[in-house]
Amino acid sequence: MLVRKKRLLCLLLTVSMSFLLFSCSSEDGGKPYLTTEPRTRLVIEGNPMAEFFEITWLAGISDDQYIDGGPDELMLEERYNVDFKIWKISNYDAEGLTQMISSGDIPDIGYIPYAPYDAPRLLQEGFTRTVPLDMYQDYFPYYYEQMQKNAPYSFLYNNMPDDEGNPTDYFYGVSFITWNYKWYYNVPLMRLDWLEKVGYGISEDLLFPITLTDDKLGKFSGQLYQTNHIFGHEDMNDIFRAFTDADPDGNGRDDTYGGVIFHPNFRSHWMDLYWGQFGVIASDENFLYLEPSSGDVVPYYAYSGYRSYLEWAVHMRDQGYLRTLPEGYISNSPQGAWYDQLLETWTTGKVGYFSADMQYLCRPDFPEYSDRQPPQSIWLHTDENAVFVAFPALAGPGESGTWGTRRYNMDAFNEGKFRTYTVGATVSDQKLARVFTIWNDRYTDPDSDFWRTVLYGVEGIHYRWTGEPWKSGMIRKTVEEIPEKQRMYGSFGGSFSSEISPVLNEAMSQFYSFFIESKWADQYTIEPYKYINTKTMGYEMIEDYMDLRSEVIEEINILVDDFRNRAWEGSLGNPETEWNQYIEKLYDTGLKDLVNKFYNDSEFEPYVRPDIN
Ligand SMILES: [Ca+2]
Ligand SMILES: [Ca+2]
Repeated sequence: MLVRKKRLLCLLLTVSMSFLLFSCSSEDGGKPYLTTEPRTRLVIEGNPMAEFFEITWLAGISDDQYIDGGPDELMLEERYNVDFKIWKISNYDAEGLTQMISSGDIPDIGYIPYAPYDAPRLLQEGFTRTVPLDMYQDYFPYYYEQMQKNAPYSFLYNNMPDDEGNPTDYFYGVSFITWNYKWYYNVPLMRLDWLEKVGYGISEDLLFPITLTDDKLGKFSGQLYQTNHIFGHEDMNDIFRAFTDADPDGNGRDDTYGGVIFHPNFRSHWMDLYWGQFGVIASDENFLYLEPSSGDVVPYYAYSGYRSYLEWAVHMRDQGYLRTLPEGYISNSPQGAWYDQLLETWTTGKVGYFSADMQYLCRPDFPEYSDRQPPQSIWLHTDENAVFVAFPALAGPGESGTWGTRRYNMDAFNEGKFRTYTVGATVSDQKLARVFTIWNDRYTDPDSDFWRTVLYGVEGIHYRWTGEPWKSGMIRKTVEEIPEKQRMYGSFGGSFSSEISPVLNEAMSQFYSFFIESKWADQYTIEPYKYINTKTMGYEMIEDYMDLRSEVIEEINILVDDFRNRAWEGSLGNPETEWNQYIEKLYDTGLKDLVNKFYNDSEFEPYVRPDIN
């Protein structure tokens, strides 16, 4: 039943009807590359389901518990003339997967993130075959369409280069498509009751309530609103002031403030909304910006938006409107230190603004995370009458205004062990075509009864709705609550959806549909002018770049740290003069070469945002 591994180091593979030659880049034992073609494109005559296939499959999360012949397995087997043989190894089981690989075995279709080898290495070692572009075009047109929509970078994920490093029409495996390139993580959340108290109420026709019906949070239904309203930058600064000075909680004590801020050496998603007011992203060093004063393409630390952010942050901190956490942030401390402190500080109910984690808004399950997040952390622990509003972004200064945050993923396509399906070496084009047909149907017809049943099961047995079917939250039963014979495998569908799952918790299904309809990701995210990575620069350029960067970055970082720390401590003299001197020193210390040889180079093309609408 199990496939024998062919122990070949540098191999010559004959894949079904095609004649491909692969070679290893032998010096560094690196990725295999393609040396020659051609390939004969698969044509299936007559009934496409005529031939029967047995397909070995390992894609589930905890398949070791799965009992063969679940309802989803049987439905697919009948419709697609196949017999799935599920391998009972959890894809979190590093030991089991390592044992599988060392015995020379691999399933026909695998999602094996904890296996010892990644997709290029599996190919090189003879475990897997490549996926030709024409197979996507002919048998998985949904996927090919997503590739086109997300060009040019989509074609480079898991792409097998030729011996000159140029992309080819072959892939090491099937790259995941994930939807969160059109989503962002933290959302501005504020106390609406406080806003009203200090004279910044929002007109009712701009407020859309989130309704909740579950046992735990149902009593707070209507106490979180969503709005497209955005306060101007000056108004927002005044709101932070009023939250601090104007007793917004009305208890007669000077015990509240606007929000939490961190030392600027803390460059995290959680800070992107603050930095985004000035058009700069804190969390991603690979963003490059077009600096208007010089016309140069520069990293954040040489971009004037960064200087404006520092000035604003220091001012707000000096006024006490925004405050650091008691223990601040130490760059080498584990995440838990700041994360726990931040959530605890917010839970006191004495803070008016939150960069809330969108996925936990009003979420009743996952209490160990959800109960610590606003707004429910405050409802559950401090003030059950608190009312909140979430809005798209914080506005920057000036008429034209800048605002925004980082899209969670830059691209729809992914690669690496955790984001790739592997295809076993003995899988024929015909068998792969059958798998692609199944996947293609799943993504082109997801709302049919057949696919809804395969993917989610049957209402009453596998899940229940919090409201109207397919338009409200779905509450799924745990494995133990489902009779043994009805338990589903649940991992036949692949991970190729560019849309968020229709199966969300109650609050998120409302929140996210408003987010999509109002095009928050399109309007309120900041894109890099250029973006540093292999896909935008190409292998050769990035290698040269990394070489030069490693020569100069240490000296550059000393200057960056010094300027940032002096700014934060308030010990800069004339800000204009100091900034100009700082930039001059950066250029002299090696930034000039990085800018002229790479960042400004026309071969390094501006970043292209994927189609997110
Ligand atoms: Ca079966
Ligand atoms: Ca007070």
